Amino acid sequence: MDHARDAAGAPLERVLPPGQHWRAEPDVMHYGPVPRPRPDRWSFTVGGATVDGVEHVFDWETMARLEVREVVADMHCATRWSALDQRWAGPRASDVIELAPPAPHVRELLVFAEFGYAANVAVDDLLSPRTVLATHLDGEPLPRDRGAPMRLIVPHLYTWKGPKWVRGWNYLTDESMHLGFWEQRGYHRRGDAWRQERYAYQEVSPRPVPQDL
Ligand SMILES: Nc1nc2c(c(=O)[nH]1)N[C@H]1C(S)=C(S)[C@@H](COP(=O)(O)O)O[C@H]1N2
Ligand SMILES: [Mo]
Repeated sequence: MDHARDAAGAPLERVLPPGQHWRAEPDVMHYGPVPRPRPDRWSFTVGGATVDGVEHVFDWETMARLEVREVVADMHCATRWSALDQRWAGPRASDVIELAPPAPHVRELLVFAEFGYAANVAVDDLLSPRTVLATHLDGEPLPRDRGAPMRLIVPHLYTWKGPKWVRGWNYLTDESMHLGFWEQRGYHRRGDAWRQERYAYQEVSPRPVPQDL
């Protein structure tokens, strides 16, 4: 897509979340190696506090039968760069929530990926109609280093909340102490880029204190 740009190359008509700057292309960024694709052993697991108390495991065929949505979204990395107009496509996360809903009191989940990467995401953020489990970028299957075969895209959150090589999520209860990769390292549980929720010290409600058993 074409944009009118200022002298520094920033698109004029687009609003940037606070504290971010534009970059022409996203950096390929991740912790650890790129996993080797193993389609025969791939599954998507929704567990934790599900409404029926059962862990749901979906195979690729089941996920591929869900309606595909296209979402054009900017990326906002917490290291302060943003990249314009990434054209993602895949099933809506809300369609998977419908297949395996959370128990009524659940407000947060831990999305997990290959090699133990994980991120805390609020159920409300996953329910956004713009939140997709992307299998395609710019009309092509996701490149391996961009998260093939599937990654989570939550456009209004910082991009660390969108695990590449995503394999499922666990619904968390309020007492739960499960934190994702960056959340364990002092980053924000919610991570809304438009509210500049970068760091844990900005969190309004205190993190739960572990109880002695
Ligand atoms: N599995 C996994 N997903 C991840 C990460 C990671 O380290 N591991 N890093 C996140 C961060 S911090 C960013 S900015 C984006 C980068 O996405 P890109 O490589 O497609 O630009 O991936 C996110 N998803
Ligand atoms: Mo990032």
